[in-house]
Amino acid sequence: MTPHSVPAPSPADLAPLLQLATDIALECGELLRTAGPPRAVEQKSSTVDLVTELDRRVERHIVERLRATRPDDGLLGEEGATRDGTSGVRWLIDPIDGTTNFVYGYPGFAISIGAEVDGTPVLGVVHDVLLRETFSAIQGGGATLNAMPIRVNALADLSTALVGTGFSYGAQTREAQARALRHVLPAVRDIRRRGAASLDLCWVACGRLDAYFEGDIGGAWDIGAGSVVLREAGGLITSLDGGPPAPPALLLATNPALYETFRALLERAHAD
Ligand code: LIP
Repeated sequence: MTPHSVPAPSPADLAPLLQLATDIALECGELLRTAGPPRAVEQKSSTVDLVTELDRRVERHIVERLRATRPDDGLLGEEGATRDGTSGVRWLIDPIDGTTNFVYGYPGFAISIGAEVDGTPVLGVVHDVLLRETFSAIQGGGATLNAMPIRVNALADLSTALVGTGFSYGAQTREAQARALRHVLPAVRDIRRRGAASLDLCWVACGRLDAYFEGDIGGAWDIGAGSVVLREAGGLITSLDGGPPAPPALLLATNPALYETFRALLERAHAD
């Protein structure tokens, strides 16, 4: 007996959820722009993996707003919010993606709110707090930057690709990542390391980067929103084996023209 297939939600079904996520992300951006510097900075998995009272305050605000409007949804947040829902919708929350940048006052941190329906990412909002840029997308509805449509670029020559990446909070993993980078750096135009996966994915989506790869990122909350923005902008995001992205496993994101050559380069770079 074939399982009862639930039809994928339409853009019209998802529009109210996207509006809710957008409203909340903008509220949190204003909260961070007016809160001043964090007063309490703590370490998590290592001395360089930071969390502040504002990460926790923003996550609480997001959870409270989502629970008030959609009490039956599930939740997964970087700073501990977790709840099994009954609606089939699960929200993926990174309250401050780029926490190290935030602590230093270094531009490049965002509020990332994504949602999946029955395990499939279907919408995302990534709000860059200092640039006041809001990337958003719903499945089947395209991707936008401040309400203007965006698309990945069409670059096909890997040797002229501007590539984003990032590094682990663990020293031993970073050493392996540096070895892999020795293979990548000479083969591309240049590398950019911005420090927020959600923004890296959105910058590929709008053509500011040609490709992005990273291993050992925290979890689904890092890519829950940005992956939908990227896909709806015409990009591809997969694990190194071509399957669905599965943090902390290495993932790559790029336009379709670069995908195979970029994936082959990363396979060679990580074969050591
Ligand atoms: C960050 C990621 C980024 C990675 C950083 C950090 P966080 O997430 O978005 O891609 O390179 O090391 O993990 O911890 O700021 O939410």
